[in-house]
Amino acid sequence: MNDKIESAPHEGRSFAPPATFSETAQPSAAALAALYREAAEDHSGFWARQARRNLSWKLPFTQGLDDSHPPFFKWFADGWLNASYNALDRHLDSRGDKTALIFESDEGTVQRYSYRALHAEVCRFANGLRTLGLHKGDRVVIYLPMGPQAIIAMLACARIGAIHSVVFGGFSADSLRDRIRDAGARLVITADAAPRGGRLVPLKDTVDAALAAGYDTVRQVVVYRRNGAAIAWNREHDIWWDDVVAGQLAVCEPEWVEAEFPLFLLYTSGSTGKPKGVQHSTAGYLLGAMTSMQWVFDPRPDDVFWCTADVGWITGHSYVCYGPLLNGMTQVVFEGVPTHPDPERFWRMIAAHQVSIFYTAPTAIRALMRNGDELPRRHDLGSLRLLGTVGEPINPEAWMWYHRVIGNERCPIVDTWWQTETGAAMIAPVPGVVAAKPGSCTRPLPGIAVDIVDEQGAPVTAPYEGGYLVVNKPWPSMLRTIWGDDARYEKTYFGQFGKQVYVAGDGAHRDEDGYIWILGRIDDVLNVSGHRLGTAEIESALASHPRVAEAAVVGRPHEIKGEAVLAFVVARGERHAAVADGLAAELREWVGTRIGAIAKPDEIRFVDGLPKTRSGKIMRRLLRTVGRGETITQDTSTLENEAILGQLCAAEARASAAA
Ligand code: 7RM
Repeated sequence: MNDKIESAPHEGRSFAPPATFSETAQPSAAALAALYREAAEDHSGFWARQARRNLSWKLPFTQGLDDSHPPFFKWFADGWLNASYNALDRHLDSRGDKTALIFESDEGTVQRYSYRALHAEVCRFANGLRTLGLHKGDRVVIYLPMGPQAIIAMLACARIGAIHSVVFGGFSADSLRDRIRDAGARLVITADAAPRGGRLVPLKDTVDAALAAGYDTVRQVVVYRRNGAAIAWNREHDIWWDDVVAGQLAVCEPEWVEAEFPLFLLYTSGSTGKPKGVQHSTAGYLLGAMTSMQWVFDPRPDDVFWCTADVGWITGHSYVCYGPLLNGMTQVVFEGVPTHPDPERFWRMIAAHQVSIFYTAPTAIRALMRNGDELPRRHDLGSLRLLGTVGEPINPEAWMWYHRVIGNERCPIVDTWWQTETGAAMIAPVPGVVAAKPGSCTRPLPGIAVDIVDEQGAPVTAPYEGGYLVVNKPWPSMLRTIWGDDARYEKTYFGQFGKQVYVAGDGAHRDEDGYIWILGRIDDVLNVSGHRLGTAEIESALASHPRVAEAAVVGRPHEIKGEAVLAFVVARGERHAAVADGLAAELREWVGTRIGAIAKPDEIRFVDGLPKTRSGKIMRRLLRTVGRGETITQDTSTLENEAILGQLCAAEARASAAA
C-alpha cells in the first residue's frame, strides 16, 4: 500500500506576526520555549504546576497523572474543586464589575452582565435546581437558544455537581429524545421558542415531541420565557424558569467535587449512527480550556473576545462558556446567524462591540467571502487584533481573504485543530511567536504530544508523507470515556495502536518546517490508483478558482482505479451557466495544474449548496452515498439545509441520464 499523500499542497507562503503584536504578546518566544522544555522534562509535573497556578482548589491534589489503568487516565485525582467557582467567584474581588457577557439577540437588542451579575444569576438558578431536588451526579439536558441563559444553566449545573449535556437547538425531537434517554436525564431546561436568523425555533414544542412517548427518567422541564410564544403546558412536569429562581438567594455554596468528577457530556457523531456521549472531567477539562485560551488567544484585560460558535458544540463549551470566564474576559455572545438580517451582521457587530479577538469557522468565512470585499469594508474593523478559525481545514483562498479583508493584514490568524474529544485546542500557533501558513494549524501546544504514524504505528518522519494523527501521552482535557460505554471508548480511540496512543481519526502530514497539515478525516482520504489523495486538498484547489464558491470531494468506487474523484461544486453565479460554458473541463485542468493529474476529478456536479451539519461541516458520508447512486439511509435530521438533498440527487439523475 502506498502511504504517501500524493496531493500534498506545497504552500509556500508564511506570515510572521507583526512586530507590534509580538512585542507585547504572551507567551513570548522565551516563555514558550520554557513551557516546551518543562513539558518535555516532566509531562505530569508540567501539567500539575499549570493546574496549581491556574485553578482554585478547595482541596489541593497530590498527584498529576495517574496512568495505572490505561486508557482510563486520571489527572489530579485527589484534588477537589468546583467549576462555577473557578469561572465566577474567584473574579468577584478583583473584577466583579467587569463585563462578562455582551449579549446580542437575533433581533439586535443588547444586554450586558457583569461578573457579579452573572454570579448572582447562576447562584439563584443553582439554588432553584436544588429546590427541585437535583443532586450531585444527576444529568441535566439543556436545550436552549444561544444566550446568557444557556451559560447560566451550564454553570448552575456545575455549581451543584449536576452533569450538563447541552443539545444544540437545531437538533430534531428524535435526536433530542435519544440523548435524553442515553444520558438518563432528570431534568430538561428549554425555552418557549427563540428567533434564529429571523425564524422562530419552537424549542418547547420539540421537547414535548421528544417526551411524547414517555418521560422516562425526566422529572421536570424548566421553561425559560424567551418571547412569549404560545406553548402547550404540562402541569405535572413543566415549570417556568422565573418560578424556579423566584425568592432564591444570590449566593449558593458550591458542591465541591473530585477532580475527575464528570463536568459534562456532549454528544457527537461517530462512524456508526449512534451518537457518542463524550464525557469530560472537571479539573482536567477546565485546565485545558483555560491554558489553551491563554496560549492561543493572548488574552489581555481590555480585550473583547467573540467566538461565534453555539454552546451546543464543544467550541461553545470551551471558548464561550468556560475558557473566557475562567480567564476573566469580556466576551460577545450572539443568538443569531451571520447572514441575518444581512451578510454584514458579523462586521457590524465587531465594530459595535469593539471586538478585538474574533474566532469563527472556515465555512462562515467562505460564505461571507462570497459576498465580496465591499460589505466588510463598510465597517470599521480596526478594533480587531487577532483572528481564529476552527472546525475544518481552511483553504488558503479563504485564509488569505480573512487575513487581507477582515484582518487588514495586521492580525495574526490562529488555526486551531482540536475535537469534541480533546476538550481544548491541541495544535495551534502561539500567535506572537509562531508564523502562520495558510491552511496549517502549525504545531502542538505545550504538553500536547502529537505525532503522525503509519499503518503499523511507526512515526512518519519524511515531509509530506501522510499518516494517522495520534496523541502519544494523556493530556488533562481529554475525554474520560463514552457515557455508559467504556468498551466503545477503548475501541474507538485506543483500539489501533495500543492503550497509550489516542487515535484522532484525522489524516495529517508535516512539511519541511515541521508544520502540521490536517488532511481531513481518515475516511476522507481517497485511494486512487494506489495513490492516497486528501479530499481537503482537492477541495482547496477547486475553491481557489475564481468561479468556485465552495467544493466538496468524495470518493466513488471505480473498477480500474479503485476509487474515482467526485466533486460537488457550488459555482459563483448561475449553476446552469456553469454547466453550459464548460467550467467542468476548466476545473479539471485547474486541479491538474494545482495538484497533479491524479487528483483531477473524474466527475464534477454543480449544485446550489452543499449538505452541511448544523455546525457547518460538510456531510461527506451523505455525498458518498449520493455519489454511489445508493438510497440515502443516513439520518438527515441534522442537515442545516435539507432542501439541498433533492438537488444532489437530481444532479445524480441528470448525470446518469447523460451517461
Ligand atoms: C473543534 C471541533 C473535530 C474534527 C477534527 C477535524 C476537524 C477541527 C480543525 C479541523 C482542520 C482545523 N470539534 N477539525 N478543527 N480540521 N483544521 N483547525 O470542530 O469534534 O466537532 O470536530 O473537525 O477533522 O477531527 S469536532
